[in-house]
Amino acid sequence: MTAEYKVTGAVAVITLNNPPVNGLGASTRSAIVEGMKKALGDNAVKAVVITGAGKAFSGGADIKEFNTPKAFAEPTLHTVINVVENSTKPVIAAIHSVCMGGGLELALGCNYRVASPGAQIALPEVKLGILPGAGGTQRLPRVVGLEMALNMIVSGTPVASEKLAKTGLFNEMIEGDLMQGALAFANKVADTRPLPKVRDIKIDYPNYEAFLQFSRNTVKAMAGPYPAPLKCVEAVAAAVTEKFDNGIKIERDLFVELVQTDESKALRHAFFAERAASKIPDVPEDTPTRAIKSAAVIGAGTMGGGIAMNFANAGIPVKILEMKPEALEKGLATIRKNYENTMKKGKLTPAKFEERVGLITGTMSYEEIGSADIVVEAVFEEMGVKEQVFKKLDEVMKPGAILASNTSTLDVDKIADLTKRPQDVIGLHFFSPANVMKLLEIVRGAKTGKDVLATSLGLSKKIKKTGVVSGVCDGFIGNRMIEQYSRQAGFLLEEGCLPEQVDKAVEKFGFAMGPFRMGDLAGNDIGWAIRKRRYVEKPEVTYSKTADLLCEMGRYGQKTGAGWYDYKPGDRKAYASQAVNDMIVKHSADLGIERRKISDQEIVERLVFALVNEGAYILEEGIALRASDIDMVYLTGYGFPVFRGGPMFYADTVGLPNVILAMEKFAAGRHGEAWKPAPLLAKLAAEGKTFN
Ligand code: T1G
Repeated sequence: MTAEYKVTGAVAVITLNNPPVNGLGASTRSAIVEGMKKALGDNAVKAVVITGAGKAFSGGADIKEFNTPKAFAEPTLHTVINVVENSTKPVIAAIHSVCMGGGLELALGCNYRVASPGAQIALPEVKLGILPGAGGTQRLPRVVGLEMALNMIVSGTPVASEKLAKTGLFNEMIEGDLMQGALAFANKVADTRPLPKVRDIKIDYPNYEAFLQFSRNTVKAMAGPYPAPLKCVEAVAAAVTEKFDNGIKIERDLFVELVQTDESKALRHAFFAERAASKIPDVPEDTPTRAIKSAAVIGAGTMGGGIAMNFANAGIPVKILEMKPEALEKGLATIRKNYENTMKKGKLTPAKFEERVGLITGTMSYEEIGSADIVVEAVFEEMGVKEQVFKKLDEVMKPGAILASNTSTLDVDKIADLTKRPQDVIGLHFFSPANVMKLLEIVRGAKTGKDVLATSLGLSKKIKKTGVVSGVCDGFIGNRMIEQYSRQAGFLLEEGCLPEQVDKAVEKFGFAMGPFRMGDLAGNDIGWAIRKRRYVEKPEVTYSKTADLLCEMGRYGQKTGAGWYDYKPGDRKAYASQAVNDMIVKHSADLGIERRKISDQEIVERLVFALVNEGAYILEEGIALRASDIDMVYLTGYGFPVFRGGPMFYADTVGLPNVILAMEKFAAGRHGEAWKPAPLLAKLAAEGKTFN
């Protein structure tokens, strides 16, 4: 059973034991009810303590059970809480570490709650696109007050238990041994009657209508495409306006409605996808790792500086190497400026500012970085330059140092073979701005050591990145897919679209930024350099020439004050450019293309399904380990809308046969060769299966 029962003196102790977080799955729920029956049937037992073994009181309902029959199998969480709440003997929740979601709801059904300081208390359901569905919206306001409860439920943000010590949520804070404190408390209240119940507490909030209306307006403005936040307000409102049992019913109906939404399924997919990404089938969790106590970065440019900040933010001293003094000075000054800006926004204390700046030093001598545990090269994206750097690193770095390249497309195996220690070489592809973007593509070379891979995965967690492992190919996962997305964007311009229409269509779909605004931000010359290489290496792959014509006009984007769009000094807003639009229309004429009206749906399908099809190739080639890894790349590195779950999850939602149908339509048009379905996609569609 996933809960143990033991009697200590006159107190029965039910200990949840369902690693890793005591999720309240069906077996755990049954075990609690079993324990309660035993306690109530044993005359020697005067009180009951419920607690959790391991690293949590309880992390809540078992999310894996949602949308399966198990989620509603009796005893449901409601039933369990009712059994506890209707107990004829006092029930005390002894809370530590993590008490979230259904775990907190279970505790709220108890007569009393005692807690250790430092426990994370939360109702985070809204982050999964749902809301507390086992009484949390009705009971929490009764013990912490309407405002605190609403904030906690709408944000899902954990609050440290000691911050709630003075509310009605906790009857006592236990500084020492929690179990001892809980047993002492249980013996103290064993004979206290009547048994206090949270449901009996009246919420006293004069003029609550105005507060609730204000909350509705505020939440509506911030909820975006997510239905859950506003329904959280409605559920909490019922705690004030309705009798308890009515409020519970309203909450239940809202929960059932939300748990079936695509948004919630997408958010739950993202939750598990993030955790799955760190699981590498042939690299067990207990693979030995190398200690990373110091780091070095080669190159003090935008990427090098951002990468160095990641190490400093994690408390790891880092040396930046540059060959030119002015470049080194500029790089260090930029880093300082970045931290100063963060401090000005109040997101960094002066002490933390000094600490982080102090952890980053500069040097122009390779000899000074030799003792670092890891070095990340972030120099110009050209193999010749990388060759020089890695040969030098091979000479100077201590044995066992990890040699990482931040290359965004080059062959990591070739780079590894430039050294005598290919097993120590790996790709760590950061995304600009490197100190902000969560995604880290960890590129595993053919000879990369398993301990180097395991160390890199651990490092990604330490620097608060989402590490996704990629095999070696041109562009790895993200950039290889974005290449097809960009090709379609260019073709759409030739066939009838203008940049603004394409960007608006994908931004309406939910992308943070459309392809042309993104190009102007990142620099159109970067894609230009890659295409020039492609024209030589893969002449059979066609591209629209519009992007080249744009660069030939010197319009590299915001950095040159003009790109696909016009920009005004000091204003980052993108203004439609007549010159560019004229160039596009003229180019269509030069190609003899009769421009046509193209729907937003076609724009979105051609860009998103281009990602999906390339993702399917990447999957079947084993470059990505699983479809959800591809989703994580796009959710954390390319601004794909989280409420759609990522390109592969979105394709599953649309239905793979429908994706194939759309692709067949595009294959009949210009550049139809780009729409050859990946065999895996065609197979899954034919079999009625999904990627995830
Ligand atoms: N259900 C199922 N699995 C869970 C889980 C959960 N609630 N929480 C964590 N896991 C798994 C996770 O997938 C990972 O699995 C492992 O546990 C460790 O997680 C009715 C309906 C609790 C703060 O939203 O926030 O209650 O990768 O790496 O960093 O109203 O997990 O090892 O196979 O995150 O120590 C509400 C979600 C549910 C909490 C621990 N509860 N979890 O963090 O470990 S809905 C939540 C977390 C609900 C009721 C409603 C965190 C954590 P694997 P981890 P961690």
